[in-house]
Amino acid sequence: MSRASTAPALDVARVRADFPILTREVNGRPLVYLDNAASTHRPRPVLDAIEQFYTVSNSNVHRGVHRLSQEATQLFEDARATMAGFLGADAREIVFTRGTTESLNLVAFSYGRATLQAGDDVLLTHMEHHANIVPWQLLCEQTGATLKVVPITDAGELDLDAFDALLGDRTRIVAVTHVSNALGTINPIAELARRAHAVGAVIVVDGAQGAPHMAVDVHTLDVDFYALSGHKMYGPTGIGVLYGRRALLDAMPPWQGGGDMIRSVTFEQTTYNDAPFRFEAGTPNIAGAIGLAAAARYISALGLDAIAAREAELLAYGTQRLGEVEGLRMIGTAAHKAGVLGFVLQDIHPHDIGTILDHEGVAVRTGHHCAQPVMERFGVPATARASLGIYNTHAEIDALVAALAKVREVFA
Ligand code: C6P
Repeated sequence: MSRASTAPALDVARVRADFPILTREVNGRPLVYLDNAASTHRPRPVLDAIEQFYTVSNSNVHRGVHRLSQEATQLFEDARATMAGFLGADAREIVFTRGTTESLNLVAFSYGRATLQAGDDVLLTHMEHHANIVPWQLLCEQTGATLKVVPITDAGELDLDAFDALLGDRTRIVAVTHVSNALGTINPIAELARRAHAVGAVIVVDGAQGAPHMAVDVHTLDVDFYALSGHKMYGPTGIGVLYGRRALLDAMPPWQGGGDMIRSVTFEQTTYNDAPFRFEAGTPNIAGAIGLAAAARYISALGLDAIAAREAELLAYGTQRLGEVEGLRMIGTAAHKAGVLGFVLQDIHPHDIGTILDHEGVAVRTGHHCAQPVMERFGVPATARASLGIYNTHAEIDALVAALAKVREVFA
């Protein structure tokens, strides 16, 4: 599977034709779906892969000698290999989880609990999603370690001098988002990894908003853990991946107990399966993994670099068009951004903006985006957020801007 940049520019009309949901209307208008950071839609090949599994090979994995179980196991392990290829990893380094949230909790409660003690530091940034804050808070409460937070600038970029000042020989874990869901900022992960490793810390990357928008190679980035969610990259909900560096996964204890994660069980003693199976207790989301692999193949065939280039162009257009809207303030103006246009408009509550946009068929997310510290940093209770995906068009940005004119009319 090729993740490289040889693919031609994105043919958005053809891409749109692959997404059945995009033909529907909302409030009598064509759907303008600009809520991709919350969840993307699924293309036909993903829907087909799921249907094919349930109609042809449905069974449990790793448990049966019968034909269907063998087929299901093969498809599930093929999906693992596909996700390994997608991230430039080895299949033994791919743990299937419910999504980014569970992936980050796995690192905190397996690696973190086994490693941290009082006096150690966990370094986060001010732009993290709650999924990359709360597990570390829980871990610090349990271990006596200290949480430290790297500040961000008014543009929504990491303050790298502060990062260096907070990083030290007590830092055991650096947890940072690849792309901020509230601001769109792309963080310099390879550079942060280099600095984290220089003090002997591991780096855990929240890739929920990274993997859908750009090629990710865990070895080029030199990260220790990378978490992603299927539903944000055109795959199913309830499935995600944790990449973990093999030596780390091999040394990590289980964090949930149950079937499939064991080698043998007696009441006296249980021994555990190898990684990654040790971290997959119970029947996994088999159809989800198969659907996720189909999504990874789909966006890889389009070309992640072609996707990044197209979305960068659309983001620039959206930034320019929104800049023309009187009274609009962008929240998140980093030099390197991906796919997110967060804003406030005069003193109109973002929920009112979202409701009026919905009347016009335009779907955006409004609220704190599970990133309350970001809202607090920018002095707003909430923002409206248009977030881009592979099927969005310039005409949809125009529709957003036209709908915002309606919002202004209503509140004039
Ligand atoms: N952000 C948004 O609207 P899950 O729910 O586990 O698939 O992903 C959690 C998560 C973690 N990190 C980042 C950067 C995210 O953006 C998200 C999910 C959605 O922004 C829903 S809150």
